[in-house]
Amino acid sequence: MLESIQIRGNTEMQKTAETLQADAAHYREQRAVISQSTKKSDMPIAAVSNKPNRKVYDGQSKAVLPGQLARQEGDPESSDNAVNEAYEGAGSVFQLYYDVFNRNSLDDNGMDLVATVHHKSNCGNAFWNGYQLAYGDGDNVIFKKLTELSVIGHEFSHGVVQFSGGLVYRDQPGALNESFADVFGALTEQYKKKQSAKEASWLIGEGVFTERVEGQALRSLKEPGLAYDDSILGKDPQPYHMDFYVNTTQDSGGIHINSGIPNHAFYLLSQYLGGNAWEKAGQIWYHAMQNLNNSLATFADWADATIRSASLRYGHGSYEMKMTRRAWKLVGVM
Ligand code: ASN
Ligand code: ZN
Repeated sequence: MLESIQIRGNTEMQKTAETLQADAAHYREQRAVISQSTKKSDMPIAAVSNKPNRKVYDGQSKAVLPGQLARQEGDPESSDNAVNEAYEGAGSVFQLYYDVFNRNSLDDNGMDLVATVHHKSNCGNAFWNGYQLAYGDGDNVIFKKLTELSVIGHEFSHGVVQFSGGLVYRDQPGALNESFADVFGALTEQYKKKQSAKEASWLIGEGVFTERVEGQALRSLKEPGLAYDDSILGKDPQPYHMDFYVNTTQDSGGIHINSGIPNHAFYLLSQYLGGNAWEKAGQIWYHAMQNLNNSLATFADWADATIRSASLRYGHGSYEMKMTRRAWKLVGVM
């Protein structure tokens, strides 16, 4: 995506691309952190309750994290919309994992949900750094502010992967890490809006592009490859099938690209099973991650893990198990 801006963009766009490129180097450093697995015993023991402990900081457009505390648990609304979106969004993520998966925060031990808004200036990204989230305000050329619910769910779900044993943040395990984040980002929004698998948009980051961009969102689980098609950004590069798997050294081996394949498998399964995606498909995916125990898992390993998960939960030879296998066949992984 960054390269196409540099080739096709005007000067203003090129400046944006340079900023993004500098950020990309910074994210590569963070990938080592994001890949890590943190054992529960490494963590301080929190007072366990059934409520989130949210802390939202104002980064004041600087790079230093976390910044200045702007709203913590129980505080009234802030005058700053980004602060409120980050706070409310963190609450929605907590509620999805607590209500549906019986998980108490990212580490299942009630850890604080920490986020910084207004991270750096003109930053068109959001990320999990192993300890907390940071959201940019966007450059207002391509990106608006990043505090959008499916993005919030995506970023915190990187924390869930980390505390579930981790997936190395490159190549296929990296694309699986990305896909888990997209799936649970989509589920965060669906659970909040009480939308069925049929009704849902299955978009990640709807509304984060400015009006200048020809595109509906960052990614689509329903239609990978069709989220945007823009003169500056180029076309959404995501494949939906192994026949179109992208072999690249860009993007840590295409982790935000090839994630389209497992994303689409989840979408297909949720359509086969009907109802709300968090009820059956979400359970199959969540428990597969809890039992994966392989931070170098390939798409094929993950497909096996989800079929095993469906079999354990719904019975060997169950409809759920058969449809899980079918979803993986349709995207060419089996
Ligand atoms: N927004 C990106 C992500 O969460 C940041 C990154 O490349 N780590 O995938
Ligand atoms: Zn991600």
